[in-house]
Amino acid sequence: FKLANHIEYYSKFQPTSVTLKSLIDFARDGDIKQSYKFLRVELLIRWSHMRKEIDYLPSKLVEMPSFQLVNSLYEQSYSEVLAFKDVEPNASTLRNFTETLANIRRRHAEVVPTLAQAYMEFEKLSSSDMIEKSRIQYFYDRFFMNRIGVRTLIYQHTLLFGDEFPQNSQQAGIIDPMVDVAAVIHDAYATAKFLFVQASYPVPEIDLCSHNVQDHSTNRVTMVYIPSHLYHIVFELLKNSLRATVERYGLNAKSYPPVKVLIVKGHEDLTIQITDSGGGIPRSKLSRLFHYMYSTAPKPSIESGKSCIAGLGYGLPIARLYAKYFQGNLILSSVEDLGTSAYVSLKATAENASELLPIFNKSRYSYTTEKGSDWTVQYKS
Ligand code: W6P
Repeated sequence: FKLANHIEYYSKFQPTSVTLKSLIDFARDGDIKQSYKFLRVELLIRWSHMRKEIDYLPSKLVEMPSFQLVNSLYEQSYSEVLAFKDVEPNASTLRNFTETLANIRRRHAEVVPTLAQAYMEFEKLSSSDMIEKSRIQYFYDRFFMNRIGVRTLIYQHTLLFGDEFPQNSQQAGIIDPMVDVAAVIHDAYATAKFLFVQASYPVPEIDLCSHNVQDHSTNRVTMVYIPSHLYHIVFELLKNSLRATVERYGLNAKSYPPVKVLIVKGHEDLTIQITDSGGGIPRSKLSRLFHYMYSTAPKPSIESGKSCIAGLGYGLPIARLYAKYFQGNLILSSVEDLGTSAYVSLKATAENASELLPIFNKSRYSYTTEKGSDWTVQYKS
């Protein structure tokens, strides 16, 4: 028994991308046995694809103790799931499996900050060149996307079939078929406001407006989504907009321009636009907001010492991954010296919201004209 052989074997299979629609349908009439049979293979496939990519990272990064720590967590979890290969799904097996998944989820809770640590240590040890930086950027985006997908499936299984979690009636596991988008934004704003008050920061208002193009009888916008994912995205954006506004106008301004939020549900896209008058960013500096490298650098701004607002870590790049996970996107667009708009686009329908998953593609790492995608592709229905 060698882990590398299993990784080789399972990486030959493509990951199965599921839609929010199919997740809801399965939550209604799927059973634990089906879920077991799907997950014990699917998790190994998804992890195998990521494990293959580690071989193409700068070895000095991989050798960092924090990186090795993460690697050992994955090896442990991989072996634990592999142990269910060929095991008949009787009641005790199923209970065991669900328990194993819950443990895996807890075990991997700190993977993101640990990999941030690894990057920082690596950078301190030997400053990376441009090629290394872009390889690491490529890998981190994919690794974290893989992690979002795996955690979504694992958590869904434990919510539907575990007994330690109470079941909310409206929700299908982690999916809410009727997320009130404005309510999530107000929640995220309230938390951001709380953090600012804690740090003795003034808090600009938000000015929220929503349109439902699909249903003209109401301007209330609801959607099928995972509320925690939406929360993460808008919380990160609001925090940035509020902070930029306060920094632009100073801590003691008489008033601050509000952060404007627009929600529009169209037929294909649900768009959330968040606009601040925080002075904007030159276009040349926009893309670095999504770089894992720049996000790890110590923040020299006026708020050092106010740790709860500063040191945002990987908030923005991860927020974009959450948006992309179900075929959405997050882009920033800035007017230098005026302000910034963030656009979050999400699929308006659950059938179109399919997981975007990284797939290992060797040709990405060699100079070749060979074509082939390194992400799952969405087929039009
Ligand atoms: C800024 C910088 C930023 C990042 C993300 C979202 C909004 C904003 N505003 O000035």
